[in-house]
Amino acid sequence: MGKVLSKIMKKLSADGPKRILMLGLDNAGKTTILYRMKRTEDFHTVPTIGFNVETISPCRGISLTVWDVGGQDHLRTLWHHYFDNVDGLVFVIDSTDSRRLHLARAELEGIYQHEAMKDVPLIVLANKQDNDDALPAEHIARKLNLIEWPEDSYYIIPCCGLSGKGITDAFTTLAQMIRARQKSHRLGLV
Ligand SMILES: Nc1nc2c(ncn2[C@@H]2O[C@H](COP(=O)(O)OP(=O)(O)OP(=O)(O)O)[C@@H](O)[C@H]2O)c(=O)[nH]1
Ligand SMILES: [Mg+2]
Repeated sequence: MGKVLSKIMKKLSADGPKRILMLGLDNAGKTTILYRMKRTEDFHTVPTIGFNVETISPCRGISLTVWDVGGQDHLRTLWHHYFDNVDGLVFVIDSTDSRRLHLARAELEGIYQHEAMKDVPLIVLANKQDNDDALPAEHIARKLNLIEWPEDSYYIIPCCGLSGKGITDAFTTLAQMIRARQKSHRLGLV
C-alpha cells in the first residue's frame, strides 16, 4: 500500500503542483484551513476580500497550489473567474451553520454547472467538528444531496481547521483522486 502510494505521489508531482480551488460560504473556515496546512504559527483570519494562494505539501512528494477565495455574498459571484484549469475542488462547510446548508448546496451545484468544472474531483470538508453543535458529516452529505453525485467523484471528510484534524488526509485524498482522473483521461476512459 505504502509503495503504491509513493509511486502515485511521485508521478503526481512529476508535472508540477496541481491547482486546487477552495470555496465555501463566508465563515466556513477556508483561510483557517489553508494556514493550518501551511503550519503558520499564530495566525488569525479576517474575512477574505479577494483570495489567498499558497503552495502546500500535505505529504512527501505532493505539491498543491491552493487558491482560497472569499465566500461573502458579493464575492461568490466572482468565483467563476477562478474555474479555468482547476485540478481539484475543496468545498468547505461550517458544520454548525445548519441554517445555510441549503445555500451551500445551491452554490456547490452552481459551480458544477460550469463546463470547466465538470468532472473536477471534489472534497467536501465538514469543518468545525470540534464544536458541540457540529452536524455529522453524514447529515451534511444528505443535506447537500451528495448521494446523487457519481460514486468516486467526491469524498466528504469531517475536520477541524483550528486543530488541523482531518485536513492532511483530505488533501492527500484529493491528490489521489486527481491522479486517478488523469490516468482515466490518458486511457481515454472519460
Ligand atoms: N470552532 C472552530 N472555529 C473555526 C474552525 N475553522 C475556522 N474557524 C473559525 O471560523 C471563523 C471564520 O474562519 P475563516 O477561515 O476566516 O473563514 P473563511 O471561510 O475563510 O471566510 P471568508 O474569507 O469570509 O470566505 C474564524 O473565527 C475561525 O477561527 C474550526 O474548525 N473550529
Ligand atoms: Mg477567508
